[in-house]
Amino acid sequence: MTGPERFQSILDEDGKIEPKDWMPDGYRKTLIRQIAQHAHSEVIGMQPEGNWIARAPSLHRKAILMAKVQDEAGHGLYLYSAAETLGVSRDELVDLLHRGKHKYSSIFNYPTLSWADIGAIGWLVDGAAITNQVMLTRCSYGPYSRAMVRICKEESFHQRQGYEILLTLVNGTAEQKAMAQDALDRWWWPALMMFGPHDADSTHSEQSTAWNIKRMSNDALRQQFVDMTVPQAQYLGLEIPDPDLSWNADTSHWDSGPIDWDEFWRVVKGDGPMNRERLEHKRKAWDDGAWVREAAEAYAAKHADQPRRVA
Ligand code: FAQ
Repeated sequence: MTGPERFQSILDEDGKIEPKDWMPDGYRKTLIRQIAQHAHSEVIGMQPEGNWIARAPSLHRKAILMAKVQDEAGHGLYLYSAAETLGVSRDELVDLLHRGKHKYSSIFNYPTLSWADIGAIGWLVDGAAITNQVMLTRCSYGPYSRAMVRICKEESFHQRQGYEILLTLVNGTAEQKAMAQDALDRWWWPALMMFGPHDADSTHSEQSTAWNIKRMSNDALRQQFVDMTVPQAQYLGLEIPDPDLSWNADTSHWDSGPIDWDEFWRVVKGDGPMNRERLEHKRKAWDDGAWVREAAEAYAAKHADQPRRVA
């Protein structure tokens, strides 16, 4: 069997492509693009929540939030490692992000204005991320699909901790409940945008589906998220900020109003409320950490001839 024949037969049998297998250039390229974008999102995604670590309302909340933000860093590292199996280095990918040549998820370009936003991120942003990533555990590229299994487990915990923050707030004072509603008002539409453009406007969906990278379409995943989240909002006693939201008895789905795609593309192209700050902060953190990388390299060079100590 030739390389291309074997590649196709693995896809036909719903198997996994592994790093040393032959793969089309386009397959490699689209995976590097998507996995890198995903890794960058996890890392940039630490910033909106990191903003509240020092202001968490109790030691208990602070410890949970620190653990969550550290989990996101870990997700970034698994994903950069998965991308490296395709023949790029993490340094190259990070450099492309720092030079504004790589995208990351639009959602992280919105500010976190109140503690309730931490609840909304866990509930809605992690909720949307899981919806998308459970599908990706079935992606045809082995290292990516396996990274997704572990990430999804951690994201489920994140989603629950966010929901629990909001549950506490809605059962608190009228002011706290209003804070929770305000967070939902600001995060609902950006969360729906996380799934990407409508299927008809999606550049990569058709090919990525043929390659078993994407197993469900952007719109199908968005619908799944809406159907899952509406009852959760009802349980919280909060109102989803969509006047067109209505139950469709014919399809057994919730119908939603139109998404503001102008806003989405503005944010994707770098003109969202926090794009500049996010990238600037990321670059500064990288520069500030230069001494750590230099020290690690100097240490490795000095001890290169010594056998590695096994812990
Ligand atoms: N933001 O043709 P499609 C998280 C771009 S992780 C920015 O449909 P595709 C965890 C897209 O790249 C969240 N750009 O693209 C966490 C393409 O542009 P390109 C991240 C977007 O790839 C929680 C163009 O639009 N998750 O939240 C967005 O087939 C809490 C056309 O779009 C992932 O990355 C967007 N929202 O489908 C962390 C999951 N949507 O590249 C901290 C993996 C689309 O041609 C705190 N990625 N674009 O220049 C995916 O599943 C896919 O890449 C999609 C987009 C579904 C995002």
